[in-house]
Amino acid sequence: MTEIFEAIKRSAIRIKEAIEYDDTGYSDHHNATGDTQLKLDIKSDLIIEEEFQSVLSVKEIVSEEKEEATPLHVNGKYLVGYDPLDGSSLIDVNLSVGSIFGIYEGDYAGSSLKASVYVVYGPRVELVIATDKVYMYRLNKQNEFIFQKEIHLGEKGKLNAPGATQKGWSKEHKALVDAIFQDGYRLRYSGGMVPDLHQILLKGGGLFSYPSTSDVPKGKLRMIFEVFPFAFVFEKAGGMAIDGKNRLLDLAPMHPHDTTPCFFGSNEEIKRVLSIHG
Ligand code: AFP
Repeated sequence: MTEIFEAIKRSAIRIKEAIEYDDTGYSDHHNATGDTQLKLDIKSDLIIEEEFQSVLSVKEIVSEEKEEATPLHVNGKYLVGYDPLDGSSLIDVNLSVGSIFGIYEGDYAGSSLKASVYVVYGPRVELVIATDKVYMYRLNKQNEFIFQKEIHLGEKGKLNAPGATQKGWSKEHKALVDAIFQDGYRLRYSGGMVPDLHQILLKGGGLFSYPSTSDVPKGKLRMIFEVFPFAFVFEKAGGMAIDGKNRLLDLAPMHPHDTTPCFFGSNEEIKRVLSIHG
């Protein structure tokens, strides 16, 4: 697994440079879900593919930017599902973005996830690895990722990050979000899943929700590339991650780009979601 983490670190350093200096414009291409790809989405995807090509333990990779999986090493043990540049539409307004990786064994079910990694490209570059615990690293001037701390969630937090188009929320969900704000929670939502969840993890807890809505009944966020890796991080940090009723890591996609409603948070907030959506 270490060689996979090292490949992710090398890609993160190259992607950081691309974000800082490359053209932020759109390409003429669309990804599997129909989004117009930024030139940076395509470049970040290529960088990661290149770095994984030399990692013999990687059997196959599947990217949010591609329709199907790409086989790499027949005798490899792991499958890697990744979103090379999540929240890339925020780059032109200079907000933080991220890369997300899920390292699976056997198939891409939530229960097959062995580790997950995400990188935040913000004022600083930070990398979080979740295995048995959740470890945070920060990039220094010499381009080395230096260990900072373990991440633990409190039982209850103070932040609320409610995603999706509000006019599509169910009445129950709207009531839940209102009640949480009434209890004094603060709104923190940038539109980038990686920095929004990183903030909740580092500030001790809270709730991030991307529910089922009238326009996207199965949510927007993809199981393999976004939802499962973060569900793993939240559970290992002492929190919970559900689709409203079920534990997210008990789900399995039928197709690489399948999405699911999702709620990530500390235990009190998730119990509250269960009492309404469950
Ligand atoms: P983009 O990659 O198109 O910017 O979408 C980002 C994202 O997938 C995820 O990072 C956010 O949490 C979510 O979309 C925000 O979606 P809404 O704007 O619908 O709340």
